[in-house]
Order: sequence, then structure tokens, then C-alpha cells
Amino acid sequence: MEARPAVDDAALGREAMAVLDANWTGTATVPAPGLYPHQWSWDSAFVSIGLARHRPDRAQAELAALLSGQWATGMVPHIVFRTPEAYFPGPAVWCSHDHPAAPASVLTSGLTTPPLHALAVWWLWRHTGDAAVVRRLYPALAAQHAYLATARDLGGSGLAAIVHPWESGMDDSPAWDAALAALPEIGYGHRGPRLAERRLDSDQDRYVWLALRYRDAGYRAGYLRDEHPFAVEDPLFNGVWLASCEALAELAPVAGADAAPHAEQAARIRSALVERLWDGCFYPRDLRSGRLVRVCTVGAFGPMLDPGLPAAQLRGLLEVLESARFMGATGYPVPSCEIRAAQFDRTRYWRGPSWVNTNWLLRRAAAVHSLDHLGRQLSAGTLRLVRQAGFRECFDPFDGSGRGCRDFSWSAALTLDLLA
Ligand code: 9WN
Repeated sequence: MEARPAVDDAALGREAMAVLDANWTGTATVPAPGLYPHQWSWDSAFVSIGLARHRPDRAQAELAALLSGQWATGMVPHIVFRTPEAYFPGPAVWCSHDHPAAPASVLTSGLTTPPLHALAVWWLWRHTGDAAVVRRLYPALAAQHAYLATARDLGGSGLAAIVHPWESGMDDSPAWDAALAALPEIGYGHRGPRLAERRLDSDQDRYVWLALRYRDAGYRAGYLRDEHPFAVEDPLFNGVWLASCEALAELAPVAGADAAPHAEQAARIRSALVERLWDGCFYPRDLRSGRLVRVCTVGAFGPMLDPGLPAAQLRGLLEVLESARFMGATGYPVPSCEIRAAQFDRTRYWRGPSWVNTNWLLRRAAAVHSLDHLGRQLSAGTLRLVRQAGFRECFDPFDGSGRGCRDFSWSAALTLDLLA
């Protein structure tokens, strides 16, 4: 594993800030130079969380820039194209400029991503007390949640469905293998610049095919409900949404709005999670096959962000998390897939490696449940990863070596938060 000279907290913080400064375009922060040259949605939420205590002005600008890409439907896109740099799939694939609901001023993708944004605004408000930020951003957040509650409640259960693996934020997770395998064989030969370890070419073809089908259907909610072949209720996506609904319930009065609809939405998501996705662990539900996808990934712990998670589920999740299936067997927190699963692969992105953002979400979950020991373990283990290997995209959960790209924004931003 690469050796880095020992750095103290102050130096690590300065290094993290330097990465974020280098990745700042003047309008937004790109996830990493080269590989991800535009603005990604949940990346920006994590960046803003990390900057909240240090550069609240930039944290606010980051979120406002992202929300300028919001569609009239309320959908917040997973990519807002910020630079002329090539990326596949770029604007020509999404054709947002042709869609009446897309913003005229900026090009975007047509998919969404885990809705962490209300939690990020709440975080900023909590650390700055700045009510003006809340008043400015609240309407966009409320519209985003209304979109999820209507256009994305494809199962009619109160949960939002993702319609593409990219919407999960965990694009090559084994959780999507079966749903992707059920799609027709596609031989596009569409090849973007990708790291070899990222994903199989056949998967990349299916990702592109799914995106094009949705685009060609005019990004219509009715098409998603009746025809789109990929529709999954995911515990991470919905756990994040629940936490954001709770955040919006607190923010609403600050913006002069009613908290009750957000609290009611949170309660609906909470009971649907338990009724539909719980079976000893939270599993995604594939709405097309009607079945739970029984592979336990780090996404299973998303509902732990909810302070109201029932005690039985909290106990069950903690048992799984601390067992040899996850934290009990690896030197570093938290593998993205349980290590006893046949699909576990310590070298491949969301199929095994540890990520700073999911570690941070779990640390937040530990804080909301007053699990101080777990919180300290997660912070210390995550800081050990970045101290040893730098602000890499992800890390080998056994030996802590870095994987994916370098100078990755959310690894740097959340380090700032963990150091605070
Ligand atoms: C597709 C930008 C994004 C993250 C996702 C991560 C990866 C893209 C990719 O990078 O996804 O959107 O090319 O695989 O999986 O979580 O938002 O950092």
C-alpha cells in the first residue's frame, strides 16, 4: 500500500480544503478532476455538509448552483453539466435542452439521486443559524420532495422508486445485478472512458439503454409507472429521503411554511420501509419481479438515519453491522457489500470497498441514536483511511489502500466534518 507521511489534524484539514479549492469551478465543486468534470447531485450535498462550518458561503452557493438545475417537475438531476469537458453520458445523451420541464439556463441529466439536499440545508442552518438560506432554498426542496412522493411512488406504498442504478448513488452495487440481468442483451458498444475496475461493458450498455428508453419516453411519470423495466424501492435512497423529510419538517417553520406534511411523509416512509423492505435486514424491493433482492449492502443501513426507527429494526441492523458480515471482519469501516456474499469484491467500487460518504452517513445515524462508541469507531476508522491513503474515491476495507480516483471531493469535505 502507498505510504504517506504522517499528518496531524490541522495539516489533514488544510489538505482537505486544498482539494476542495482545486475542485471548485467558481460555481460548484466537481467530484474529481478528469473523471467527473461536472456537478453531481449528492456529491454536492456532501460537499456542502463538509463546508458548512468552514465556508458556509460556498456551502450555500454549492447547493444553490445544484438546485438551479432543478426541473419544473421538481426533479433534481443527478448531473448538472458545468464545463465543456467531455463526459459520457453527456448532454447529448440526456437531451435536457429538448424537454419543456428542464431548465433553460443549464444542461442536466434526466435522472435523480438520493435526496440528501434538505438534510444538507438543515446542516448548514444548524451550524450557521442563517434563516435566509432556508427561506431561499426551501421552495426547491419542497418541490423535490413532492416530485418523489408523486412521480416516484411507483409501488403506491409511500416509498420512492429508483428507475436506474445511477439513481442509487451506488451504481455497480450487486443489488442491481438481477434487475439488470433481466433486461434484453444489448450490444451497443457505447463506451465512455472508464476505469477497467469500474464495471463490465455489458452493464454499461444496459445503463445507457435504460437511460435512453426513459429519455425517449419523454421522461414521463406514466411511462415509469407502466412500462419502464427497472424500478426498485431502495433502503438507502428512502432512508436518506426520510431523514430529509424530518429535516424539512424542522426547516418549514423557518421558511414560514407548515411542518406537518413533511412529518406525515416521514411517517409514511418509516412504516413502508418496515412493511415492505425489512426481513432481518433492509433489502431493496424490485417492483418488476415483486421480490426482495436478498443481498445485504451498506445501503441496508440507510433507514438508521431515522431517529424514529423502531427498536427491533435498530437492534437487528446493529447486529448485522457489527458482525463479521460487515465491520467485525474488516480492518476499516464499512464495506459496501457484506463480505460473505458471493458478489463481494474488495476491488470494485460499490461491490466491496469502503466509502467515506457511507461511513459519514452511518456516523450520523450513530449520532441520532446516541451510539457514541459506534460513532467514534466510524470517525476514527474513516480518518485512518484518508490519513493513510489520501482523499481517494474509495478504499480496500481490509488493508485500507486507496481505490478509484484521487482528490475526491466528498472524501475531502467529509474529512473536514469528521475533524471538527
Ligand atoms: C455515475 C460522482 C458519482 C457519484 C456516484 C458514484 C459514481 C457515476 C459513475 O460517481 O457514479 O453517476 O460514473 O459511476 O457511484 O455515487 O455520485 O462522484
